[in-house]
Amino acid sequence: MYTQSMDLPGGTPERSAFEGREDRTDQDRFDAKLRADHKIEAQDWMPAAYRKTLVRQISQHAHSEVVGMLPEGNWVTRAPSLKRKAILLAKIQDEGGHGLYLYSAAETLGTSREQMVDALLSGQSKYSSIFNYPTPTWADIGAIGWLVDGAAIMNQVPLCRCSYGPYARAMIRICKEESFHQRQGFDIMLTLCRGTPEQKAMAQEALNRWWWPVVMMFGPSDSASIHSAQTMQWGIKRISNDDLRQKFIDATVPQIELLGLDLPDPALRWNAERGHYDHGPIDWSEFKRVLDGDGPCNRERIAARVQAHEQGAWVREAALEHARRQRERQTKAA
Ligand code: BYC
Repeated sequence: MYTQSMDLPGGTPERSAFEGREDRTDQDRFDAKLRADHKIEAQDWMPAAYRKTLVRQISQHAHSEVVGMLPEGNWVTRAPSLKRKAILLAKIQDEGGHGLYLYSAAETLGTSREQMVDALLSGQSKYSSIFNYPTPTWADIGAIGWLVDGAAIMNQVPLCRCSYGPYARAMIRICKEESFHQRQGFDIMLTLCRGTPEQKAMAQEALNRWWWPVVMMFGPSDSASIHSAQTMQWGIKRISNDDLRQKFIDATVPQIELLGLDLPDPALRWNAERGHYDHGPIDWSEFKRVLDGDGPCNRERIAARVQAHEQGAWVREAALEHARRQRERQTKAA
C-alpha cells in the first residue's frame, strides 16, 4: 500500500550528454549527471566522499536487514499456526535476501563483504536502532511487520530514486517485498484486535512499546542530522528524516484507529492548519543510548551475529574450496 509512489520519473537523458566533452572534469561530469537526475554507475568516476557515504549507508542498511531477522526469528518455533509459521519463515528469508542484495550493491563500490561484516561484528558499523528491542509476545511480530516494515517502506521508496544505480535498483524489489511484509503484520494485528479481550490487549501493549522506537527509526531530527545536507545534495537521500517521520505518522494514525486501538502518544492530534498530525516530544536520549550500544538487546544481537559467523566459518571455507576446484577443473578442460 505504500509502494505506489515508487514509479520513477520518466526519461533519463542520453549518457553521451555527459561524456566525450574533453573540457569537462570528472567532477563536472558527475555534477551534471546529478543535476539531470541521471544514475551514477559503479564504473563511473565519483568523489571519494560520495563513495564512502554510500558504503556507510548501504552496508548499515544491509546489516539492518540481517540483524532484523533475529527479533522475528524468536517466534518461528512458536507461531500460532502452520500458516503463520510459513508466512513468518518466508518473510525472514526475504529480509536475509535484502541483506544479500545490499551487500552486493555496496561491493560494487570496492568494499568487500568481509570488510563490511567485520565492521558490523566489531561494532564499528551501525545497524538500525529498532532491532535492539525484544519480541516477548506474538503481537510483537504483528507490530514489526505493520510498523517497522511500514516505516522502512516510507524511508526506502524514495531510495528507489537514489542517485547510485545499484542501490536504487536493489531498493525497487526490496520495497515490493516490504509492502507484503507490512500487510502481513497489519493482518496479524487485525486478527488480534478482532479476537479476545486478552488478544486485543496484547496488540495494544505491543503498539505502545514499538511506537516510539519506530518514530525514532527515521533518524535524528533534521537539525541534528549530520549527513542529511550532503546526502540530499548528492541525491542519495530524497526526503528528510523529519518529513519521512511525519509521513509515516500521518499514514499510521488512521490505521491505529481502524484497528480500534488507543493512540500510543496522547499528543497525537490532527492539525488542520498544518495538514498533519502533531505528536509529543521524542526522547532522543533513549535513541542515543541505543546507538551507543546500551539498548535492551544490543549485546544479544551482536553476540548472535558473532556466533552465527563463527559457526558458519566451515560453510564459507567449503564454498571457497568448491569454487577453487571448479576453476581448476575448468582450466584443465580448456
Ligand atoms: N539506527 O545524519 P543522519 C528493515 C545514525 S531494515 C541506527 O541522519 P543518515 C527490516 C546514522 O547512521 C531497514 N543509527 O544519518 C529488516 C549516523 O551515524 P554514522 C533499515 C541511525 O545516514 C528486518 C547518525 O545516526 N533501513 O526494513 O543521513 C525486519 C546521524 O544520522 C539511525 C535503512 O537502513 C537508526 N535508526 O540518515 C524488518 C535505510 N538513524 O553512520 C524490517 C537506509 C540514524 O555517521 N538508511 N542513525 O555513524 C537511511 O536511510 C539513513 O542512513 C538513515 C539515517 C535515515 C537511517
